[in-house]
Amino acid sequence: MKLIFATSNQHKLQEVKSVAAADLEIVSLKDIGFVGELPETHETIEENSLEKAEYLSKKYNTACFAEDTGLIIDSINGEPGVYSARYAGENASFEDNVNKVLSKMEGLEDRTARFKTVITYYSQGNYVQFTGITEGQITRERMGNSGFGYDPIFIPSGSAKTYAEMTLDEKNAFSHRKKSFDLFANHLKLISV
Ligand code: ITT
Repeated sequence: MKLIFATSNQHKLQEVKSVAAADLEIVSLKDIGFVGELPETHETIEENSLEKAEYLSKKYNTACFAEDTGLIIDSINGEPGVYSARYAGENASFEDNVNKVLSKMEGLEDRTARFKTVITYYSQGNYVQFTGITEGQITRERMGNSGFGYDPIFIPSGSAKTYAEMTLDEKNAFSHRKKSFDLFANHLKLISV
């Protein structure tokens, strides 16, 4: 089975490919010739996830899936949340965003946070969503060089390492993205029998 993943983020693509079963071929936006940004105009992760999947599905008249992810930090009112990609501004780098989190949290004792991924599968005008959440803690400084985004400052519960100190397989053992993808893959199995 071929599945179009509506994302411009190459790291997400790599992670999803690493957990997809061998009989699922993940097709990227690049593979179908789409260039540009997907629309993300809403105030919730669920709505943005749906918006991306619906936009691409309608544009190409095909089934596809998209995902939206946010890092939700309790002591700063759930920020960066739905604004995770552009927390430090429209063209902010991963480093700028991490710096903003660390400086906003300077001196704060409560470091609890969670990553939330919502996958939307959009097909023939209908959609289903699958949510994966991983609880954890925000470090006081960057640790590790792997991964992307906020990986260097997030330690998932049950680990002593940040996501950025892990191999891809180690991250997958905790990952919010893998949890949502596993639910989605299970749904695909159920609808294909
Ligand atoms: P698409 O919309 O094209 O999929 P994006 O990067 O804009 O790509 P999001 O709107 O979902 O994706 O932004 C989420 C941001 O949160 C992302 O840019 C990273 O900075 C961060 N992020 C998402 N997943 C992450 C992960 O597994 N580890 C660390 N940071 C992550």
